[in-house]
Amino acid sequence: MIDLHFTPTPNAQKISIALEELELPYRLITYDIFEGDQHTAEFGRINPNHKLPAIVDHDPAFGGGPHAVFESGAILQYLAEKTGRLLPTDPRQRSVAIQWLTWQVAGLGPMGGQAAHFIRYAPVTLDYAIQRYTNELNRLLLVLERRLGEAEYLAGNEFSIADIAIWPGRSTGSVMNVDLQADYPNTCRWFNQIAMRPGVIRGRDAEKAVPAKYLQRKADLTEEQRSNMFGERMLNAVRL
Ligand SMILES: N[C@@H](CCC(=O)N[C@@H](CS)C(=O)NCC(=O)O)C(=O)O
Repeated sequence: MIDLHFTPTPNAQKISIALEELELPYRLITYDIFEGDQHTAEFGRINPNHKLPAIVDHDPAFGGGPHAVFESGAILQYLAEKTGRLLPTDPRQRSVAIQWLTWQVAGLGPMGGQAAHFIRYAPVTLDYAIQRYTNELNRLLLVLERRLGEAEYLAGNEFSIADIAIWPGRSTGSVMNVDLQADYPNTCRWFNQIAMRPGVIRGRDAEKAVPAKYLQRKADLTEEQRSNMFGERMLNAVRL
C-alpha cells in the first residue's frame, strides 16, 4: 500500500494518474495548502520541502521498511522503476523520456507556476514579471508543440511518465488565454488522446475525494492564507 499525500493541483495529479495507470493500491491523504496543512513537522518528516505531492511506500522493492519520496519527477521515476512500467526499456528511448520529464519539472512547471503567480496572486500588477514568465512559458509551449509534431508521445512511440508529468498542466493554457485547439494542434491531439485513457480519467478524478472547499479558492486570499502560501508561515515551516 502507498500513501499519496495529495492536494488538487497539477503536480499532485501527476501521481494519482501514475498510480491509477500502474494499478497500484493507494490511500489518499488530502491537504488544504491554503490553510497550511503542509507546514506540520509530521509532514516535514515525509517531505523536508513541505510541498505536495509526496508518497510513502510501505512495501518498497528494496525492503527495509517504509520509504518516503518527494518531488513529483522523482516520485514518477520511483513508481516506474518499482513496476518496470511507463519508462521505455530501450536505453535510448528511456534517456529521451527522462529528458522530457526533467524539462517539465525544471522548466515548464516552474515557469507556468511563476506566470500563474504573477497573473493571479501578486498583490500588485508587475508588467515586467508577467511578460518575462509568459514569454518563457510561450516559448516552452512551442517546444512541446514541435516535439509532439515529430513523435506520438514525448519519449517517442510509447506513453510514459514524461507524458504524465506534462499532461495535468493543461490549465496552463487557461492562465495564458491560449487556444490549444487553434494554436497548438499537435499538443491538442496528444492531450485528447491521453485524456481518454481510463487510468488518466481515474487519476484526474482523485480530486473528487477532496473537500469541495479546496477547489473553490479565489485569487484574493486572506492574510493567513497568503502567509501560508507565500509568506512568513511558509518560511517558518523550514526554519531551524
Ligand atoms: N517541484 C515540486 C513542486 C511542488 C509544489 O510546488 N507543490 C505545491 C502544490 S502544486 C504546494 O505544495 N504548494 C504549497 C506551498 O507552496 O506551501 C514537485 O514537482 O513536486
